[in-house]
Amino acid sequence: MTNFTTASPYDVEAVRADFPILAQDRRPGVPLVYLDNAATSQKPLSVINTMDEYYRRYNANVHRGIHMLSEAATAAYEEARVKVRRFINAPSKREIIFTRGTTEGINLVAQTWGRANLKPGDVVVSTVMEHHSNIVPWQILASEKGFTLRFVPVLADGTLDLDVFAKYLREEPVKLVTVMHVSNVLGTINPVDHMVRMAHEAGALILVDAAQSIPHMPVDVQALDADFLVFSGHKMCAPTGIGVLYGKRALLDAMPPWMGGGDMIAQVRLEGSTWNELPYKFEAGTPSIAEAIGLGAAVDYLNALGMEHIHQHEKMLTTYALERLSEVAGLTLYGTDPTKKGAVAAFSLKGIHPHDVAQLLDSEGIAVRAGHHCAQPLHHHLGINGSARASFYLYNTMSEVDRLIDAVDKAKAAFAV
Ligand code: C6P
Repeated sequence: MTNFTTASPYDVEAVRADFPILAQDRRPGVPLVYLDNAATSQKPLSVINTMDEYYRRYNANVHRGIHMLSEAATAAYEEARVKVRRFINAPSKREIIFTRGTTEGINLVAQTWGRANLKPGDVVVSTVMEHHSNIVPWQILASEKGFTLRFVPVLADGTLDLDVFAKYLREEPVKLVTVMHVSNVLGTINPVDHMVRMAHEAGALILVDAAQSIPHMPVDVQALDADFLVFSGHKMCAPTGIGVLYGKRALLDAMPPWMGGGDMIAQVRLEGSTWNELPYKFEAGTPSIAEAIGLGAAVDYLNALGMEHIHQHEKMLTTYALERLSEVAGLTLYGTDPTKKGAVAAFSLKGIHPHDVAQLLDSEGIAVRAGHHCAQPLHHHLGINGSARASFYLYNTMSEVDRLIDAVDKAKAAFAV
């Protein structure tokens, strides 16, 4: 077996102490092991306290009041935007649009850029491995606008068929490529930098769904050169209800607004209205203020640990987990190449329904997700209805991986009887 040691100064026990929720037992004597991080991450005390402080000391609406509390709330809300800008190295804070999450970010691009630019004869290229949130918004719009959707197939090793991708770009009038950075099921880390170059050479724009990459590895939007990039706060130690759409300024400037309401306008007359400048043009209504400030605190937390250290820690855990899982007889792993994988291990156990696997693991204190993980086309391609999925984050340990394997063995034994 590989010797798993790390030279990084990463102190996982100190990290765990920041997450009060982890210090609980599933039942007396059986500590909780949280391995459902691809669904949502836990929140450190610094994020919880930052949001608590907002509600205790300066809760007010933003951009509207000229009283002390409103000014403090506005300053903190806008500071969070600057923190996010720096975190992904966007050129300007005007390119950071706060949304409710990845799903809303993709729908925003579909309903604004897509609605304004896509017509019959155009092609949008996505992939078979996408989350539903990067398929359904395009299907809805395609049925109205009459453009064509193409999906890049997935190869046996869990990677994308880049030959087919190149063929689409060569032979079809592709306007937009919309692709996930890291698969929430296979864990595949797609070569998005390469795909961005290929898309641009063909004259297409590219949207990157970074929901499963931003929480786990350094992402630099200028180096990547993606036109749009979306992610959710809740998978990166921040609360639910907040996410980010990054877009290149010229594109965002040219896009019409999506939702109308307060804050997104410059002037409203009964005859018609004009729009506020970026990013407010796309932030109609009272935003998720505490959540945005919480996202800023999460960014601070991740920066303090270091995204490269987090990535290395997770790589070590995932490699170990895949090695141990691959030794279990009757267990099938999906997307097995550990060198191209994020912190995800989806699997099935022969003769046991994934929901039963998850229930048995839960009784041993191990929280995993089971089902189609909002990726039905991918599961259809794999020839299965669902899978069980363990997903890791910055606070998980090697001994928790061992607990997972012990619980899988128990699940097998329970069904063998
Ligand atoms: N995947 C999972 O268990 P929202 O729900 O908007 O925060 O994120 C949607 C989304 C988009 N893209 C990818 C790659 C995702 O993984 C997700 C969320 C969770 O896999 C919940 S379904």
